[in-house]
Amino acid sequence: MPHSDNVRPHENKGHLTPAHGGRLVRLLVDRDRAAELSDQSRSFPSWDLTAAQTSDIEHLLTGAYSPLTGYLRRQDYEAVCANSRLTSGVFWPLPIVLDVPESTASSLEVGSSLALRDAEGVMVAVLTISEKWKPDLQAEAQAVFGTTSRDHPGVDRLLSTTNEWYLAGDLAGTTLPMHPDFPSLRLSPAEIRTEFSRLGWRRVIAFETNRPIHRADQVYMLREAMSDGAKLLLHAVVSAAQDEDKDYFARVRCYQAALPYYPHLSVKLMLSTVGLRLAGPRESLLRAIVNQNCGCSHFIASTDLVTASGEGNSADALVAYHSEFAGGLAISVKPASRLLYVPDLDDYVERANVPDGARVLTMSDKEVGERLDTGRDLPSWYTFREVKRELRRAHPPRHKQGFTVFFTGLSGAGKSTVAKVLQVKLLQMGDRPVTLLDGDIVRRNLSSELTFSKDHRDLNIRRIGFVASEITKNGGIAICAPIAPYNAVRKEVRQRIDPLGGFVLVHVSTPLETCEARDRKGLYAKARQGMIKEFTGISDPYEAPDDADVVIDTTGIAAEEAVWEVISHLERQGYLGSGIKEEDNL
Ligand code: PPS
Repeated sequence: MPHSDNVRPHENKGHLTPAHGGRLVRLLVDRDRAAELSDQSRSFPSWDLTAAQTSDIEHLLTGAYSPLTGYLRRQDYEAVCANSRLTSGVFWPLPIVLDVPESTASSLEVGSSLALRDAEGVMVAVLTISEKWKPDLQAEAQAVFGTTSRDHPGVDRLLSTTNEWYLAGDLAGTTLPMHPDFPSLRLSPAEIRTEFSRLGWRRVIAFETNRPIHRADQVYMLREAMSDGAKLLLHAVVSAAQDEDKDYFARVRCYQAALPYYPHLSVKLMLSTVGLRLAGPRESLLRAIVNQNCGCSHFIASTDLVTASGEGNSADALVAYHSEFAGGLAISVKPASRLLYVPDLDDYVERANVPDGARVLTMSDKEVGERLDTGRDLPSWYTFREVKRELRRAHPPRHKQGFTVFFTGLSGAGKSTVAKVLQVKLLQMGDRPVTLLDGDIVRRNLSSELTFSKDHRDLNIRRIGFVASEITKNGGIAICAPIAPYNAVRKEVRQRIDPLGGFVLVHVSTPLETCEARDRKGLYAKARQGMIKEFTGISDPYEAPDDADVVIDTTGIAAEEAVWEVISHLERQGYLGSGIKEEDNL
């Protein structure tokens, strides 16, 4: 469907689409002024921007949020919430505000300057405070999200993480936040406009996505471009806080790998860090404005991206909101569709155009994940060879992923003995580095200052969990063998490690009587005599896990036998060589 069926495209002969509000408003001052502000800022109070605030300020400074000159004044904020307009009458869909806590706001005078600093402490801008006020966040949630229910993740984030005070005022930008990652893909609106002009592009369709590009997406983009006689800007949505976006590097490499499948000089790739708010149509149109400010004439919105699950038809919601509020926007906007692969036609078609009775092939993200985990192939109708290779590098099959085996059990239960034999067996296999984090070793090297209080035991387990998560993330094997008597912190560690590779909880369930009878270190005797306080099982609790993957009672069995139970589990889960050589499938 060409754009003109939805929203009248901007007729724009010979020039790129003008910025929203008429001109690109860049807020970076020149070098001399920046140096002057830097000197003066020694006497200014400072505010350390959060990741989301850093993303907003970057868009303000580069002009991506033109025509804004800073954070919204109260009247503009209220007008935006009520009817998506600034008081000047210009369409604006979402509040762009700076929230600070009471402790900061109380010391700030209207008219004074505030130094805004990024995560590294570098001052990126000076805010001249024109107003400060306490917003009604419930009212903002109702206006922006259409609900105040905390079940909506966007509402929940707004209500739980926003500080009590909003500051308004104009910004003088001194430098942009640093992006050492993929700097060539971090183009400002002015830079991308220059690039479009250099290439002679006039009509440009912007696509946004936060998923890798596969064949159906590429066909869809090219068809849209052809029907509008336009070129393409692929605006990849990435998180401002990279550690929240675990697949970030691999995903960007996937985009780069897909680019050669577009005709020569027909597509530009750029990263967008406009933070996800899940604010539905309002958010899609903020993104449309950013793309218009980049010079694009058309915007195809991934409405699923900005919609909380279960919120109804996001595409219809966008069309309805657009026609009510954003009719005058110069960039034309329409919701994205997905094409389906019809093998009999060997073609990709919209759902509505699938011939009656024709077989359709699709693949859910879950199935893709399962195929990668087990080293199975991804079919060529689904994706490109080079994209597949990048996905494989980022998601090796389980027998090449890192994992953690976490033993828990009473002192003397046999954890260390079994863990040591397991370490040897895994080293013998030789395909991954193995690290043993035994209770005693950790207490000596990482946690020597800790006692056996509940708080300190939990801290000890969190430290072990952190080290194991780093090992797992980097493809190694971590074997942990602390007592870890508390359920909640064990679960916390599982949650941390699970997404990074495997996590296997082994409960060494040898009963207290056996452990006490063994009393290898003489500690039980001392504990009984009260010479050792807070001794697990005697004078301190042990919560048996309800989520153990393997349970081993070492009473009367050799360590070797116990280890085979763990190894069998790892084999069943696919973590120990399956014989499938995924390279064969490339
Ligand atoms: S915890 O609870 O997970 O932090 O404990 P962990 O780091 O594994 O340390 C347990 C080892 O410390 C010795 N020890 C004690 N254990 C339990 N309670 C008390 N009060 C205590 N004091 C010293 C004991 O040798 C444990 O080693 P293992 O290998 O489990 O026998």
